Amino acid sequence: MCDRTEAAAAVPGRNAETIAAISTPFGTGGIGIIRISGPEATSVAARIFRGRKKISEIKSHTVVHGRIIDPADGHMVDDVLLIKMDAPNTFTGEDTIEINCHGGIVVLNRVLSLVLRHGARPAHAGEFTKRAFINGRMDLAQAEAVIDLINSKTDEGSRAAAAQLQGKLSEKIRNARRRMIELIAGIEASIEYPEEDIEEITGEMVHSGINEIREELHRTLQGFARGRLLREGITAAIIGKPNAGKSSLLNALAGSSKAIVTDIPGTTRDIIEEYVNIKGIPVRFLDTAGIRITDDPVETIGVEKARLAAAEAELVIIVLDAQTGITDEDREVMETSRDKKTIVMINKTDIADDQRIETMKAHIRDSGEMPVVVASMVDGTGMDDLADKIEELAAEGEISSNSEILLTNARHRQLIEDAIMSLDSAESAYTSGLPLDFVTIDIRDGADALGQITGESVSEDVINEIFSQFCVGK
Ligand SMILES: Nc1nc2c(ncn2[C@@H]2O[C@H](COP(=O)(O)OP(=O)(O)O)[C@@H](O)[C@H]2O)c(=O)[nH]1
Ligand SMILES: [Mg+2]
Repeated sequence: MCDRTEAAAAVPGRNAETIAAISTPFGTGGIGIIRISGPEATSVAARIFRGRKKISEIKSHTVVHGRIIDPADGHMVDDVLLIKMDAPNTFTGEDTIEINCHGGIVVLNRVLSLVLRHGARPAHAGEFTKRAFINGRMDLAQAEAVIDLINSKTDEGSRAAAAQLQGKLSEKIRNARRRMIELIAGIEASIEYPEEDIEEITGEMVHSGINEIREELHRTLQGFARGRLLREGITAAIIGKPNAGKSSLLNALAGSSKAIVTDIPGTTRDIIEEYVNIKGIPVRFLDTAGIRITDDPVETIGVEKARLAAAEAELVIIVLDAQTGITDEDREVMETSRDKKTIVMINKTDIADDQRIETMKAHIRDSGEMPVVVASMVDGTGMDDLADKIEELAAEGEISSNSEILLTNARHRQLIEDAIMSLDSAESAYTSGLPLDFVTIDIRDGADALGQITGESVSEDVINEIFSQFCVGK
């Protein structure tokens, strides 16, 4: 374990090294940004930048137009806008230069290699954010929110990450940890200076203190399931016999023709996937080959893949064809997804009579209580109903709407659970009449667990592990 200053000291040459990276995605864009951070940021940039003013003369947090020149041959590499930001009011807390280049990958690489040749070294994945953490610009939970924000796939997911980035989770955790430390301090004072005239902490106060903090942590934990759902989403496999309309469903969900639709059974062979936002939940839909017995070796592989996809998905959508009614093939498909969260979609209801649809519904009811959606991919019937049912199933028993903070990170959840366990054991030490210093040991363990969320007490391995999940340039 080490505190933040120790973690900082453990980073080699913390204040000596200036790092640089391309911070925009690889590929062609209108602009691309090279970010430089560290004590030499300004002087590195000054060696390759020619503008109307010298970089050293422009004010902090201003933009200047100029050119990047290769000093070796005097050739211009790009026409750029340069932003100068002096420490400490920068993302990393260090002197920072951002060069806005034209967004071609060749240009960006040339500018970056000039920057590297003139005194910076390549940044590791997440190193800018790691420096922001080490320099006290944000705590660990906030730094982790940066990754979540970048990776978020829906509006709600990004809102949860933004709240965490603002420090809402950190504030709650820090508050609980402070109360635990106050309890420990109170107990220790009453043990060490019993005769002094300090405010006496009673056993009852300790007991109710433990309970209050634990309640609070439980409430925070409740936001986890919903948070994870919004962040990670679910996978839904669309399965069924050939020609039922699986690919048509994927296309309707995607709003474009991702998958080939024909009236030839066995058209889809490979799995086609598409992310769709269903009521804030990112759902990865998999369109699969129709499940049937076939002599075609390629189609057989497709059928195998379909079964596998159904087995691995969190949710299975079985598409039935109302024109044919329920056949043996359908029965086999339904067997495949037993013990799974399943939605049955009766498709092609535009060309089937109501009697047939009712018979199918009754039949499905008999083979298990699966939610049924009556649909047509021709006129769009049933799409809203399908979205409702997906949300219900995805969130089943997991949504707690009264939790104001969405906990999205599995590491944080584990640590909060650890803290709750320590408080449980502090309570049982108290109720079984053990001396109060036994109680403090448990509370201290709990406070340590919470400190690992915000980074107040965390090992360097954990820090490295967290930042290695970032992309280079962030
Ligand atoms: N009338 C009607 N035809 C549909 C409907 N959904 C799909 N089809 C047609 O059924 C055929 C098979 O569709 P497809 O999506 O390729 O089925 P898949 O084999 O399950 O992927 C195509 O000719 C589609 O145009 C529907 O709701 N109503
Ligand atoms: Mg298909």
